Amino acid sequence: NYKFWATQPVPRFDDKAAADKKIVAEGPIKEVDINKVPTKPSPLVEGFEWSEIDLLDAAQLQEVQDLLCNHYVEDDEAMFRFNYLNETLNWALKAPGWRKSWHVGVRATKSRKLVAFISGVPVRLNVRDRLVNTAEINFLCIHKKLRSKRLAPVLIMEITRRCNLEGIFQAIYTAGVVLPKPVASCRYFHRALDWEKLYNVGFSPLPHGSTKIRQIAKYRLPERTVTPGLRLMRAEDADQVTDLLARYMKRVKMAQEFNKEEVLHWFVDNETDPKSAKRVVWTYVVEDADKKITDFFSFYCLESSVIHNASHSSTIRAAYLFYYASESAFEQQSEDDDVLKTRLNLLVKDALILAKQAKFDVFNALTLLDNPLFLSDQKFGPGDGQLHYYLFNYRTADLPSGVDSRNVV
Ligand code: YNC
Ligand code: MG
Repeated sequence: NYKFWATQPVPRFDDKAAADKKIVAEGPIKEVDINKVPTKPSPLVEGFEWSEIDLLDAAQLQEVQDLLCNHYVEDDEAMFRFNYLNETLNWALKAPGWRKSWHVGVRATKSRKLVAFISGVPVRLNVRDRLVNTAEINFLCIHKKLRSKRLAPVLIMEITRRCNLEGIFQAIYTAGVVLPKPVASCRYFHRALDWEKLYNVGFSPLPHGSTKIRQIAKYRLPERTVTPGLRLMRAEDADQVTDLLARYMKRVKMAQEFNKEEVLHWFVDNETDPKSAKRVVWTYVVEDADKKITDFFSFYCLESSVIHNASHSSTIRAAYLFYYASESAFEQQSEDDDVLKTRLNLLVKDALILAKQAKFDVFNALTLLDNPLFLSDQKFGPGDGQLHYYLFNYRTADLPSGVDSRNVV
């Protein structure tokens, strides 16, 4: 019955207005007077204290990594758990405009051990026709021994206070669980790159009536990419990519806005070697003969540890499809030849080949953006996981997603 969430400025499940865009009052749910925001955190229970985490300090970054590695998100059957590497945390938590005050920890007073964490980074979000300054809240995590003690609401209220103090009153966040009330919901799809490994760790079943040999053959990929002019994105491509991405994302109803600095941060990795184990994000552009960038796609690395693997500790190296864009979206689409669909299938197939070369085991994508145009053609299959998108203190009509998802990122 959502005792905590019922007290928060979020739409309720029976909020009829949100379902109907004709009567919805678009915008903030509650006005906050910045002068009334408490300047100090509310106290924690005896034995615990607040601790701002300095992610520029390698030791503190490692503490966050250790907490998440042991206590962060698992699948429903508790077989796999996200394993964020330090490089990935740096990428996610030190985005342009990041502030230390939004990296919030809880420590046990005596042992100094980090037992909980929540974070935010600033995001300019386009929602329908408005630009909303938000915090993207992520990495909410509580040590397994401190679960079900109502600490999560305390963390959420503390990050809210810290956002409010900076003049930010709206937030965006995603979760696998259902809370009041998703603005959009997506399903995870998976495309095996190393089917045999996925089968051995229990991620992929052997479908009834198939054989291992047939499964391996089904997911075999060519050695080389086929799109002419495809190459790794470089810093000097940032202006063109920023412009193409902005035009492409205008086609959806809710999306983050990226300036050039943000494009450089989110798409150009400091590692130049595409095979480096420390690389976080891979971005490829298609450049034509006039040096114009006509398309790009990107994916990032997120490992999952296999939790109860008796024989050996094992990880699944997953590539997650990130942003992409294509000029073909603006070309004339005819009835018997969907130019965009054809183009995206070509690009995503190359993304699979490049991910395979970079030793990924699986390629994941959600049912958002134009993904439904290529998911089944590229042999992605639906997974168990859902991802719900939430806005805090902002009301807008529900965004269509899923099969017809050309509306949300
Ligand atoms: C969740 N994921 O419903 P009610 S996603 C938000 N997001 O409240 P307790 C959640 N709320 O129902 P536990 C939530 N999961 O009474 C549970 N809740 O209203 C709600 N897991 O608190 C829940 N990370 O402390 C209930 O529960 C209340 O000890 C119960 O802690 C929960 O990062 C959790 O999945 C998730 O570490 C921390 O289970 C813990 O179980 C855990 O008794 C594994 O909490 C890791 C995990 C969540 C990943 C994520 C996005 C978080 C968004 C938080 C909301 C932000 C709102 C905007 C704030 C800024 C506003 C501005 C401006
Ligand atoms: Mg708790």
